[in-house]
Amino acid sequence: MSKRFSLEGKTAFVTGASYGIGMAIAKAFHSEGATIVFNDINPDLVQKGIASYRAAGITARGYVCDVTDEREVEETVAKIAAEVGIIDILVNNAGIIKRIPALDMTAVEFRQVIDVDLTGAFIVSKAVAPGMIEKGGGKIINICSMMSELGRETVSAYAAAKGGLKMLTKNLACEWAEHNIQVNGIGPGYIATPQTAPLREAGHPFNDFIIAKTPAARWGTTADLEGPAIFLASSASDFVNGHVLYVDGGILAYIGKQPK
Ligand code: NAP
Ligand code: GCO
Repeated sequence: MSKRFSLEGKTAFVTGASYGIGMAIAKAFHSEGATIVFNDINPDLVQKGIASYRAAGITARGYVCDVTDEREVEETVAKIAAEVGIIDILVNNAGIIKRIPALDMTAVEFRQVIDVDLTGAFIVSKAVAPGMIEKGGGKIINICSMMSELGRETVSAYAAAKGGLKMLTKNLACEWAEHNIQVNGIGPGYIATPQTAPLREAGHPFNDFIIAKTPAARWGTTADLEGPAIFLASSASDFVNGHVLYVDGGILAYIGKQPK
């Protein structure tokens, strides 16, 4: 087995990883030897997440923590350092979406999405970076989106947040490279998770639309993200910095299928 993708001896903190993309990435990291830590805003989901990891043979530590609360995040990162170890790998996965037409969206709703999807990533990265600097380096992976590059109706706040997250990724990469911290992004295409379940309901026009817009002609699965995440978390990507790796089945390369 090549060592270049090994995560042996690394502590990985994946935010919002009680299910979905975050859990898939955390499980993939464990398969390469990492120790898994995660958080969720919902205590019940933290417990359910711990049980899910245990059922997969993984002893994961779960913490109740709201990524938008700077004090809570700092306390959680300190607890992780004391109870598990200094974080080597951070995945800013926690996120929300509100599908509301811009004319109907309140500023409060807009700010809520920005606060979790963009400011939350800043808060957690800022809390984790000092430990990485002390250890001589680390890896930060921000979960971006097709909406880091493209717009569509009803997701203005989410697109603004994920577009900002792309630029936060590039900026922190520049600022922390001297400390051997690589900061990159993963931009999933349309992935079958609870977040996109409303778009995949039987007969929903969006389901066929996405398949037509995806050269691979299918929705992505969380498993599609595991290899790219391991790459960006491992020493194989030590000279990759400020990059967003799109895992989208070709969506961003495609003008779209000609109507029959
Ligand atoms: P999801 O429902 O978006 O999962 C988000 C996770 O973040 C949940 O565990 C959620 O916990 C948690 N979370 C939300 N707000 C939080 C907060 N303030 N503090 C801490 N945790 C919080 O499902 P997903 O599809 O797996 O998405 C994961 C990430 O991938 C998100 O950033 C999403 O934007 C991104 N993404 C998804 C797709 C896709 O097609 N699914 C594509 C591109 C990017 P609760 O359940 O308790 O709210
Ligand atoms: C939407 C979807 C997308 C996906 C993902 C695509 O409503 O358009 O939720 O935004 O979640 O971000 O990369």
